[in-house]
Order: sequence, then structure tokens, then C-alpha cells
Amino acid sequence: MNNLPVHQAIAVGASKHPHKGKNVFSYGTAGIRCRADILDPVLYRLGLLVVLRSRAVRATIGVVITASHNPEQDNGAKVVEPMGEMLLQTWEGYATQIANTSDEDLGQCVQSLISELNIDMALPANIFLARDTRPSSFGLAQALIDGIQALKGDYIDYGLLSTPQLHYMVRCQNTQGGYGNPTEHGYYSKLASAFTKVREQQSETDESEYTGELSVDGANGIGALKIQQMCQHLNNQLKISVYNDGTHGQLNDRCGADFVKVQQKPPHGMPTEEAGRKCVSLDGDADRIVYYFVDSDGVFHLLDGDKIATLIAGYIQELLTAANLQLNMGLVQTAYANGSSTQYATDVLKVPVACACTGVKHLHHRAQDFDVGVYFEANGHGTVLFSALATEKINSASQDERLSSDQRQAATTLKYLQDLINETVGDAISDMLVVECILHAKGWTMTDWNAAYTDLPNRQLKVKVKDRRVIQTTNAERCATTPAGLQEAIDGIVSKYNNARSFVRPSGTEDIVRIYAEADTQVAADSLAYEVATKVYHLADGVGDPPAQPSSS
Ligand code: 16G
Ligand code: MG
Repeated sequence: MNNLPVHQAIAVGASKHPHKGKNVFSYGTAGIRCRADILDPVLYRLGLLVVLRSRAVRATIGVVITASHNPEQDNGAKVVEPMGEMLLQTWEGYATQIANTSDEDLGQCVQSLISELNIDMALPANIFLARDTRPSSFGLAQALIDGIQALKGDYIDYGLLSTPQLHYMVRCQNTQGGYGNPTEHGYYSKLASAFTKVREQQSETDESEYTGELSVDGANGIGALKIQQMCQHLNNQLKISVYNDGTHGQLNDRCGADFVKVQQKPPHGMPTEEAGRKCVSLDGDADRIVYYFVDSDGVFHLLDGDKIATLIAGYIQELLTAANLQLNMGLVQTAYANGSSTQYATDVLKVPVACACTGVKHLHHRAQDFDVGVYFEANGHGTVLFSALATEKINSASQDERLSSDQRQAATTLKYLQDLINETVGDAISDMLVVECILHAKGWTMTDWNAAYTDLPNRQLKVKVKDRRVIQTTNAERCATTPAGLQEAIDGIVSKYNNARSFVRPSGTEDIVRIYAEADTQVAADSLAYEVATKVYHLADGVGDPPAQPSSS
């Protein structure tokens, strides 16, 4: 440990992690993410920042080193708040500021944050860190540790963990074990025990066509390792075959949840020909999951975040009714949710639906407005949040002798289901176990589940413009307020199609504008997306070639 004054200790570290000043970094929706080879000084600076954050909130703070579904040459970091949530928005600004501070100004930058935020530097600071399987992650973890040590913070380096596992550890630590044990073993045994208990509550009927056999595409990343460890705790209750486990292919290369969702086809490296075979793909840090199967005609069917969300919301709704529990439950989606899923949730499940802006933290925040808030992005990131009131009511109903045994059993199932859910953030492993419990309870095959509703055909396009900030949106990104005339033009185009919807928004992760369109047929969705993209290109200073005519029309 160093005994140097703060300024000097920061300078010594900075000389080992020099900032070339050539790149501009930004802490956005998913933390900092860019090419790994320029991140070393940024991780050192983040190490300093999280010590300040830990002292400011007097709690353990987490950092995960990962770039999720990005290619292997990229990397990044996400900071985790004490209850396992994403970094507070005001601190995203400080993170961006410190990440861009030169070596000479670094001491001053830290000093002004200390005074501005009135941080007591005599307090202890504690950081939990973990990393994904990228080759660059190890060195970046060392840069982070150097930053933590420069400000005399303590840390526990968990080594390789999935993003949601690290979120879980932080919450366990800050609840003094109330949420579970902050160890990897604690994570697996909590989930395995909850999984077994939920299934014990469910009676399997003779006609059940459910099978616990599934193929998992681990994206050649951390999820492949961790799901194998999870399996060892499940006593063969599921028969899981892991592909893309990192022994052959490259991380996220033509595989993983993002590839499957965007390409709407199976990943490389995993056999999917067997009709009806249940398949899942995780992303590079295992916080997203999608299901899919190929039917007897060889047609590929994707069951994305929307299908998972409606399955979970519908099941929790049934349990709440069966337990006679009055709790206000809702589903939170983004504008990308397929219109059929929203309609199914509203009209069939009778679950109220709220729409939030893209990005996990927005959905998470909105879900906290409900007693039971289910949230999912169509890309497969999501979880369920239970308020303190909901937790209390479910617990007491599970032990209430005045209720019928069926009511008590429904409440008990809910209680164990809550234990199975990682409430800190979307967690591919936990979500998979939840889905398997529900399919088991219903005796469903993939075909049964998929039949709940049929997705409206849709198309996403990208348009490159001079400055994507000229597009501003409102109403959870569903309506463009600038440039002038764009929304009116979109409305005019949409009105020519049946069952149609379209919106545009500037991407938070790429320098482009994204176009989404859905309509009654694929040809119509393609043509609608093309027309809207062309409008954006003309009204928002498009650069390069104008959008190409869709080949299907
Ligand atoms: C980030 C977000 C993800 C969102 C995506 C949108 C987190 C942890 N991740 O990956 O939720 O769907 O960005 O990207 O919040 P876009 O702004 O480029 O469309
Ligand atoms: Mg991810």
C-alpha cells in the first residue's frame, strides 16, 4: 500500500497508465466501450473514480470489465451501484470527465471531485471487480486495481465472472448476506435450490410434452464457463449441451444472442437441425438470452426477449391470481418490442404495458414503479423486480394458514421464483432457469410456447448522417421532435401500410440513426423501413449512398 499524498500517488500511477489524449471516451448506456488497446489509462482513472463513489455512498461498488457482444478486440467497463444497479446518471458524467483527463490534470480533477462532492477520504472504500474472457481483460483489471490502490481503496478481484454474477455479489455484500452469499458458490447454490423448490411445487401431468433437454450457444465467452458450473449444481434436472464454449471459436464470432437476434438465424458452431430441439444463445457477458428452434419444415423460429417477457409475466399473473394476491404488476418494454407482443400482453394477459427508452437502466427504473415489474428488451436482456411490499405479501401468504392450500402453494411457488430471479440486472443463466420452470409447469414444447402470438414482420435499418444529434425524440423514443417535418413525414408514410408502425432514433452505441418498421407482411415492413430511411437521409443530412431499395419488393 502506498503512503504518498493523494496528488503524488495519482501521478505515480498515471505515469504507468499514460493518457495519449488522442481519443475521446464517453460513459454511456452500457458503460465505457471501445477498442481494448486504448483503454488502459481509462481503467486506471475509473479505478480512482470508484473509490470516490464507494466513499460517497459508504458501500461496496462493483466494476465489470467486458464489452458484452462486441467483437473480441473491443473491451469496456461498467460500474455497479450498491444494490446491483447501473451507475447513477450524474456519476456517468464524472466517469466521462475523468476518463478524458490528461495525466497532468488528473490530480486536480480528483481533488475537485472530492471537494465538490464533499467526500471524506478517511472512510474505507471497497470495490468488487470481475472480468470476461477477453484476452485484454486481465491487463485492464490490473490498471483498474492500480487506480483503486492509488486512493487506498480495498478490493476483491473475483477473476472471471458473468456481468450479472458481479451485480449479484455487490448486492449480497451490501445487504450483509440478505440477498445471498457473495461468492460464486453462493450464487449457484441459491439458484439451484430455488430451481428445485419451484419445480417441486409444480405437478407434472402425464400429457406434458416438456423436455429439460437444451443446447446452449455460449458465444465462446464467459457464459459457456458459468453455465457449465451451474449445471453441476442442478443434479441432472436439465440436460444441457454447451456449444461455442470458447475452446474453438472466437468470442461473439457468428454466434451469441446478438448475432442470432439481429441475423434471425442459428449461430455457427451448434447443430440445430433436429426439429423442435430447444436452443438458447447467451451473449458475451451472459446478461442476454434468446431461445429458438427449427420446425419440421426446417423453418427457424426465434423466441426473443418479448416472448420471454410475456411468458414470465403471464405465469406470474396466474400465480398472483391463484394466490389471491392483489399486487400491481406491469410489463416494461421499449419501442422495439414487437407490436404483437404488446397486444398479447394487453389484450390476452391483461397486463399493463409501459414503454421506456432503450437501455437497461431506463427499463429497470420504470419497472420499479410496479409492485411486480417485468422488464425485457427485445434483444433478450431483462428480469423481474419485486417491491418490498410484494416480497412481504408473497412471503406472508406462503405461510398464511387461513388461505386454502392451493392459494398457499401458489404463493410459495412465487416466493421460490423470486429467489430464482436475479433482480439486480438481466441474467441469462437465471432467466433460462425461470423459463425452464414455466415451460415445465405448463408442459409446453417450443411450438406450444411460440404459438402464444405471431410476431409482426419487421425490419431494422441504419442510416449514416452528418450529426445524429439532429434527431431528437420524445414519448419513449417513439416520436421524433427534430428535424422539423420528419415525424409528419413518417406518419404519412406509415398510414399507407396495414398494421404498421415505424420510429427512428439516434443510436447510443454507434454513429448512426436506427430505423424500425413493422407491418402486416415482410415486403411491407421492408418497404416501410426503406421509405422512412430515405426520409431520414434527406431531412437529417445523410452521408454516403442513400438507402438501398429492399430486395424483397
Ligand atoms: C446497450 C444497452 C442495451 C441497448 C443497446 C442499444 C445496456 C447494459 N446495454 O447495449 O440495453 O439495447 O445499447 O444500442 O444498457 P443502440 O443505442 O445502439 O441501439
Ligand atoms: Mg451483454
